[in-house]
Order: sequence, then C-alpha cells, then structure tokens
Amino acid sequence: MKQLLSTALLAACISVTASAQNGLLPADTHATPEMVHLYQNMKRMAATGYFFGHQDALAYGVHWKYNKDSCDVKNVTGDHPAVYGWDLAGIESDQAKDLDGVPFKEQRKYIKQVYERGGINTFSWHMPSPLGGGKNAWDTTHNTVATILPGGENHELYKGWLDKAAAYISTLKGSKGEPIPLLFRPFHELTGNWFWWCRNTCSDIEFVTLWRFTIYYLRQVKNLHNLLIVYNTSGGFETADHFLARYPGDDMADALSFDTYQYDDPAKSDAFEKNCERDLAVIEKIANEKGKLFAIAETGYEQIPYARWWTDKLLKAIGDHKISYVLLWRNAGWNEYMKPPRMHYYVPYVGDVSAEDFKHFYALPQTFFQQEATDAKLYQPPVL
Ligand code: BMA
Repeated sequence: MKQLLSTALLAACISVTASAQNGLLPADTHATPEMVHLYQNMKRMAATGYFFGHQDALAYGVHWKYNKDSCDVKNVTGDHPAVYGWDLAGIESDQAKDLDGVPFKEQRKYIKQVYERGGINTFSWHMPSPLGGGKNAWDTTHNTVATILPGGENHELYKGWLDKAAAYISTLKGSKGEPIPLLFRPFHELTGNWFWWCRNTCSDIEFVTLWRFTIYYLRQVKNLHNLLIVYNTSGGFETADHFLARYPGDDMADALSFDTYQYDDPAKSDAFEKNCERDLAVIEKIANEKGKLFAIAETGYEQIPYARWWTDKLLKAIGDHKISYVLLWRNAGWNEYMKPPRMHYYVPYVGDVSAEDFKHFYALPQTFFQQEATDAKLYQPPVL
C-alpha cells in the first residue's frame, strides 16, 4: 500500500511538473488556485489582446498626489489600467514609504482594491545595495551579488531583507484571506549595466544563483505561493542567446519580458518600433517553446512630445505579437532635472498633447483596460 501510494504521489508530482513545463501551470508547483487561474487566464487572453499597465497608477499623477480615486489613465479614458505596477524598495529597511514616496500602508490598500475589482498587480524592487553606506540600486562599483550569495558576508543581511519583503507580501490578502497573486519582477533589466545586479558587476552564474536562491527562499522557506515570476532584461538583446544568458530555468520563471523606451525623435526615426518588434519576435518564439507568458514590462516616451505616439509608435512596436501586457512607467509630474517643462511622465493627463491619440489606443479591440480585466474574471477558473 505504502509503495502504491508513493508511486501515485510520484506520478502526480511528475504530471504537475510536466504541466508546469508545458506552460499549463505556473512554475511554482504549489501555486495558489487564484494564481493558477490568473496565469491561465492571462494565457487565454493573450490570443486576442494585451493588458495595459501603469506604474503607481493610483498613488499620484502629473498634477495630483494621493487624491482618492484619481488616476491619469482613468481621467483621460474613463477606465483604469488593467495592470498596476508597484515597487518594494524601502520595505527591506523598514521605511514607511517606497523609493518614490508611496506609503506602504497606502500601497497595500491600492493592491487590495485592484485585486478586488479584478485587476493585476506587479512588483519591481529597486533594492538598495546590500553594501550599505547609502548606496542605492544604481551602485555598480562592486561585485555586490557575490557578497549576498550563500556563504557571502552579506548573505544573512540579504535573507533578512527577503524576510521583510515576505512579511509585507503576506499581508496582501483578499477578502477571504487568500493571498493576492502578484507578478514579481525582481532584478529587472538584468542584462543592462546600471544596477548592482547587472551584467557588468557579476557573472552569469552568480546572477543565476542569486535568482534561484531568492525564488527558492520566498517559495520554500517563506511559503509564498502567490508569485508569478517575471524574467526581465533590457531591450536590444537581438538574439535568443543574449536574452537567455542569465535565464534561471523554467522552474523559476513564468513570464519573459524586457524594458524598452523611446529616446530618439519619433518623427525622424522608426528605431523604437523596429527594435521592439525584433526583440518581441525573439522572445515570442522562446515563450511559445517554453509555454511561458511574455510581455513588455516597462516602456514609454518621456513627456510624450509626439501627438500620435500611441497608435503610430507603441501600437506598431507591439505589432501582432501576442504579448500579455505592456506597462508604462510612472507619472511623477514635476521634476527639476527633466527637460522643460520639467516633468517626468509617460501616460497622458487631461489636456496632454497625446491624450486624444491615447483614447484611440484605448478604444482598440486588442487593448485591455480594467473593464476587460474585470469581465475576464482573471482569478476564477478559465472558461474554455
Ligand atoms: C526611474 C525614475 C526615478 C524612479 C525610479 C524607480 O525610471 O522614474 O524617478 O525613482 O525609476 O522607480
């Protein structure tokens, strides 16, 4: 009997693992039901369109901060985004606010609100350098990663940071006490050269070890089974080899993604949409082979000084690729270091030069905002 049972158990484990590898289930074999449903529904929805996301969408906008119910996307289109980006930086050092000033107390409320109305929450983590001394995520002066790996002098400190993040994440629950599923995008832009986890500061194997330890610790030790893991490089990788150089393995990723911004003049250049399309073609192929989701996890054109950017640039950059979501970076508003009008924002506000075009983009059948996400009942079993 004992033998029979364990054979059955083994068979079950193998079939779960095989399903995860086929992409029918998330990589975490103990994923919560809500997370399994989210994952499967996101896959289903990708056939017909993509969710639109915005960083810190409910916390502040170009001309407002912490107004109840305000949101630049909603003020322009009448609907909220479907994906809401948040950051964890600050949680590791017991700060009351994240690195961009959002109180975690408020962030927690927004995340619950979003989940309750059927939207999707995603976390980045601009984690400061564990070397301390006021060094932030952009410190690239040392091989910091080696110091936090098992055996490294800052490993215990790093585990403490993960403990704090896990404690916070554990408070993000729905009305029945169920953990809210989150798209977790750690060590973002990992093929760049500007964060302490980037390519210029640590080897590929160190990076993969860091990733595997981090996800193992959150899943197995902290018992978090509500994280869909997003692997995120910077853009311009061109080839599958380059994209996958630091890939941690199929058991440690659910979505493949990259970040890409428009920096040149869209009136004179088509490089943004051409490069983005080329990169999407590369990751679409890999995602299909692996059975993973894929997405543009950050994008935008600072201040959007091109009236048709949405339908003439972003729409073309995505092309026919079956991405799951595209997330625009934050609408911080006034920032003295930016070019005149000294604003830092990526989504139009009411009266903005690209607002009309954004409404056209919003109205397209393939762009999904909150209404479509709510209708899709993402946290319930998919209706096939
Ligand atoms: C950058 C800018 C910064 C911000 C950082 C982390 O792109 O928006 O102002 O602090 O992201 O969110």
